[in-house]
Amino acid sequence: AAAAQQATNPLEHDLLTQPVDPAYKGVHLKFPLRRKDLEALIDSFRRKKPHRLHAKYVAGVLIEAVEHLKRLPNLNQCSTAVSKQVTICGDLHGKLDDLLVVFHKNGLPSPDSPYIFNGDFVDRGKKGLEVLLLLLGVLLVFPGEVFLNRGNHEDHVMNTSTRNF
Ligand SMILES: [Mn+2]
Repeated sequence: AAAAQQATNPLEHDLLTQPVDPAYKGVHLKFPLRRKDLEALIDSFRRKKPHRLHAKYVAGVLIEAVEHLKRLPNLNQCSTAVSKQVTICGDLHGKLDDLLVVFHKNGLPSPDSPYIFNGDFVDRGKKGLEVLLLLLGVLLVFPGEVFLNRGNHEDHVMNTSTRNF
């Protein structure tokens, strides 16, 4: 069932049922997220001046990702037994262009070509939210082919007190 349609609390419900203005020109996403949604999101983020993604869809990705991540073990194994290559990418730090280049060169994740993203997805760069949404997006659309390792910038402590990074 669509995690994003199963709001577990009133806040989630409100976030997921926000109306979308008919004049909205950005991407429309459906949940559970599928490859075509992810491709539309990537196309949108590639634009020089992308339309802002509606908060409803941002919430949809986050809520579906939380449900997915809750079910994963703390330790995961990524094997090269099936794949020809494993792409390991670390310290994106909000640099969306770098992530888009990696996907352009190595393609979207597949059983043949899994990805490990070592942490530090956000902070420093300007597009931390876009980077995080794409990483969570590939995690949801290609489960078992994407591994996200938390970095110190994904630690709660980094988001409190003085932002000293
Ligand atoms: Mn770092």
